[in-house]
Amino acid sequence: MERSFIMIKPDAVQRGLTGEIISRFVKKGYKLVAMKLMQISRELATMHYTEHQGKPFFESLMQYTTSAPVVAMVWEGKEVVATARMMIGDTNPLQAAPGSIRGTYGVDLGRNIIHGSDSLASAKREIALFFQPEEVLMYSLTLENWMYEQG
Ligand code: DAT
Ligand code: MG
Repeated sequence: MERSFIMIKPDAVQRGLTGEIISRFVKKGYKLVAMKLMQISRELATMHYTEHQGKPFFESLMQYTTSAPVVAMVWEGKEVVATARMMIGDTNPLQAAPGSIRGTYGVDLGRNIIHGSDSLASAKREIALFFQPEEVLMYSLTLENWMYEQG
């Protein structure tokens, strides 16, 4: 089963969207295997967004992501990396499909609600940045047989 790193960004936490966003992933059928509320350091934010260092928006991205608590999570399930990106929608909320998380809740590129890993390799790297191995839990849900035809 795949795992993806999903982070509810400070704007969405402040706006009280945490529960609704978590609910979308639960209802889809994905399993929450790690979660913490945390205010991320400049150092962690830099490592997380290292690919964007040097770009004109990097400094404002750092200020935004470190400005208030975020909810860091790991979600597990079939093809969760690509599917979570579809559920999240385009980077620019104005271009995100209606019904996607960014399309539903956001308008500004610099306040775009949520992060989701863009590949399996990114997911692995990001999960390791935010969580100790023992913080990512392995457990079964009794409903799994109703979400997957084959275990
Ligand atoms: P995503 O978050 O969809 O993976 P990304 O990795 O390209 O998008 O960029 C990371 C974040 O940086 C993004 O969520 C918002 C911000 N960002 C990206 N491109 C930007 C731009 N052109 N202007 C301002 N902020 C931008
Ligand atoms: Mg990205």
